[in-house]
Amino acid sequence: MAVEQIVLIQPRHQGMIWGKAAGSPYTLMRLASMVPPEIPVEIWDENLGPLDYARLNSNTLVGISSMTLTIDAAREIALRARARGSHVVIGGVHATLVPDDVAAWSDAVVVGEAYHTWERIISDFDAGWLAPRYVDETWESLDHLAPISDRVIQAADEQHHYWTPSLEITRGCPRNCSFCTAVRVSGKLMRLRPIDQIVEEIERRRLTRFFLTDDNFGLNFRLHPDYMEQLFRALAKLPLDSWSAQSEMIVAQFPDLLALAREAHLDKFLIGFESVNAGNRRDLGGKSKGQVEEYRRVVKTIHDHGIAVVGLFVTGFDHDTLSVFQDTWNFVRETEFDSVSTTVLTPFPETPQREQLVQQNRLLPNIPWRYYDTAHVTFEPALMTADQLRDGYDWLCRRLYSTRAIATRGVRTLSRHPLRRLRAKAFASFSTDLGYRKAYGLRAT
Ligand code: B12
Ligand code: SF4
Repeated sequence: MAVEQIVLIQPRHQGMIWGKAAGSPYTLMRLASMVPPEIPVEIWDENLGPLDYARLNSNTLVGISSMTLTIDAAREIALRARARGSHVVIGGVHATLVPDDVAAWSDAVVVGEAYHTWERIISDFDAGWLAPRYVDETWESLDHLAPISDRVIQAADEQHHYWTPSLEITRGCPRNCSFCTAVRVSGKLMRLRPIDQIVEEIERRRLTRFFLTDDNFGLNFRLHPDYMEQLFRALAKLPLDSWSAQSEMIVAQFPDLLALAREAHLDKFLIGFESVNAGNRRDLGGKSKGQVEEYRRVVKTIHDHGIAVVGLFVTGFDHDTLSVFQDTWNFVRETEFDSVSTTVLTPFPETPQREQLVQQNRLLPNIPWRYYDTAHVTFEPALMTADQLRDGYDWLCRRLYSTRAIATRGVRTLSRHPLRRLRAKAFASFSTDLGYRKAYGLRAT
């Protein structure tokens, strides 16, 4: 079966929001850029609309990328593609964490990052066979990533189809928070992309705004301050409008770097405060202690540098009682967050959290993977019932994402910008919260 075309597919999760999908299919853009130029390659994003299965045949190699939440949708896609005679390779977070879960309905499973395996998979398929499993967990240096190719940039047409393009600058996280998959999916070692390659990618993709895929970009303020300084100085020279990054609170300890980050057009940190309950500190990997006074100082310091703060909170930890919902709401009301995300603790496969719940027989029975969206309750909490966690979470979401609460936070954010920037900043001041409200609405159904 000589390879005639490669089709890379992202299963549907949120669909479109006001005419565009949320984030660009960055994973697939990277993989498509590694395909030899003589082989036609397409990216099919099910969030943009139904897939055209009639265009698949036995000489098509189909690659699907999926997180846990979308794995049932990925299975449907794989079965339909295989019914057309295509061969299906499945990779991404879920395949990496639980390869046996997807082996039965795919031709090959890709575990890990695929920097070494993807080109081999293509040549194996071209030669007429596929191994059942390809593993790359070497946590390879990011120095030699294939640049995103011009044909992929043109085909993805990010500005037209997506609200926020994604970009990777660093990868990995040495923390090991009990509920997080980052260590197992991106590795424990923090790896850094060469700065000249980042600048080149931004310029060629003509990005003016982006969201960093890095799980904990901010930790590099401590781990790699020289790299961060050089990065910020390089990005400051680009005609960027704004960009946002995930972080822990540690960034507030580095005012000089915060100032450089702002000059580099970084205008929003999404910070995992995780819990307002100090009893949960053991689950938080040492990055957060559940101490609200410290949180307030952090938010103020970051604001003082002109950078917005999105507060990320999780409910359902073992020390959470019924008061956690009211406590979180009170804290958010009294703290000047620009946007807020709250989620239900979710025991993703291969996390210490899940192991503990399995041992204690606390996973709820028959919960499909599509409910692993961090808004459904999938386990028996320790100090309340599953129903109480569900009701408390809904109560909190209704308050956090009420029109009034979103308007209050958005107007406050907007008021921190100079008058001449108000028009440009109007959308960004409300969009994060509105996106979370939409996601919560989808999940609540
Ligand atoms: C961007 C992002 C999003 C975007 C869009 C994702 C998308 N695909 O469209 C948005 C913001 C919408 C999003 C939402 C969510 N996300 Co998200 N997201 C990410 C993030 C930060 C980056 C993904 C990325 O582009 N990485 C960069 C690329 C280059 O790396 P990669 O995806 O790992 O791909 C490499 C390998 O895995 C492999 N590979 C992957 N797929 C395939 C396929 C084939 C065929 C092959 C050969 C190889 C291969 O090769 C690639 C190159 O090395 C990841 C964390 C991370 N750092 O990866 C979380 C992550 C995927 N998200 C996660 C979660 C939990 C969510 C949410 C469910 C919850 C939440 N509260 O955020 C929501 C879903 C909401 C909903 N209802 O839809 C978890 C998934 C955990 C799991 N077990 O499923 C992750 C891993 C974060 C984490 N550390 O826990 N997310
Ligand atoms: S600090 Fe963030 S990215 Fe790192 S393990 Fe904890 S939750 Fe995951």
